[in-house]
Amino acid sequence: MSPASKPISLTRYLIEEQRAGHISADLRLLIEVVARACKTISVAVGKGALGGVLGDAGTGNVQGEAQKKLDVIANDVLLEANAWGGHLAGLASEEMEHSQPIPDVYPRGNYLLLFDPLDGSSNIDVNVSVGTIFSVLRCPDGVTTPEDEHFLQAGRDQVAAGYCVYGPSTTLILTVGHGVHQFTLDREQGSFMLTQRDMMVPEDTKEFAINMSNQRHWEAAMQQYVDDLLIGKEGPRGKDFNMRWIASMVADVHRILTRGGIFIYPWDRKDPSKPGKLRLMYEANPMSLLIEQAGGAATNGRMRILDIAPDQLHQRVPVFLGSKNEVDIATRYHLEFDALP
Ligand code: P6P
Repeated sequence: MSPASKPISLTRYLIEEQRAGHISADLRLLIEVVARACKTISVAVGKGALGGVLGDAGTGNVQGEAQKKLDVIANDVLLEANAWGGHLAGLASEEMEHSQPIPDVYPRGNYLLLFDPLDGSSNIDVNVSVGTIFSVLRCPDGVTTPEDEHFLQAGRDQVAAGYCVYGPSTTLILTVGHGVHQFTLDREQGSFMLTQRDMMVPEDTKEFAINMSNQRHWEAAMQQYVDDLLIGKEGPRGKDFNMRWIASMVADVHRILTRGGIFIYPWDRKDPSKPGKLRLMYEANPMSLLIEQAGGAATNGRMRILDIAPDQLHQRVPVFLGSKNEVDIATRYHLEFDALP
């Protein structure tokens, strides 16, 4: 492979982004550290039954969900990797009730890191792709010991976001606000290599991703929207649709980022007190930034997800994201139903 066509490493990409003034040295270090942690998680996930890491940990998280052993392992890997570098002021995780400031024994930086250490972990025991999702915010000026309230920033204020999908290949998807880029792990070298620049989500799609078993619990607008998808070309949409649902957000979003589609986890009346299943701060926000940076759209059915002002660290939100024109149509169904007398 000639030097010109040889893919560059994540390290070189980040150095070039810093040289271009797109990121700071601390943000470069932060992303390198998170990528290194993802490599460690990839090794643990890849061992499967041989690693003695499958199955439940015997504990529960703040979401009331049973933790898998790998949930705990992945969380610990990210906490340890980010503790001593001096680039972070604090961290928040799906697996921890409250955020954690960087320990006093280490220097603190100006960034806040939020993550779902192993999303889709219910799929681990059946060998289906899972992933790590992360979001980076600035620590508010003058805050030296960040608390939960300092993480409550709208998604549009993220300075970086990404995920790592542990699938047939281990692939890191990253944005620092200048497009979305794909890095594939070269296992022989142990390096993430740039394999696609400027990923773009096709504006239209014929593929939707949703858990159809909840259909009877959806609100009327959602019922009508999906009914019209299922009628196909004989109906108001004028075309037939295909459906995919991996039940691992990282894997479903990666497919959509790669070939288009719409991912939906709407509100349902199974538990009316919950606005949705997915969490805003470390699932919906980072995925929405990636999708928007790739020319797609992301709403809660009514408004742009990145404009939502959070009021709780683990708050949930309905999610409609992917091909822009399809997300706009799904959102319009909801707004038109809302406007009915
Ligand atoms: P359901 C995984 O538990 C997750 O948080 C997302 O990764 C995924 O999209 C969703 O939940 C799957 O939910 O209700 O279909 O199991």
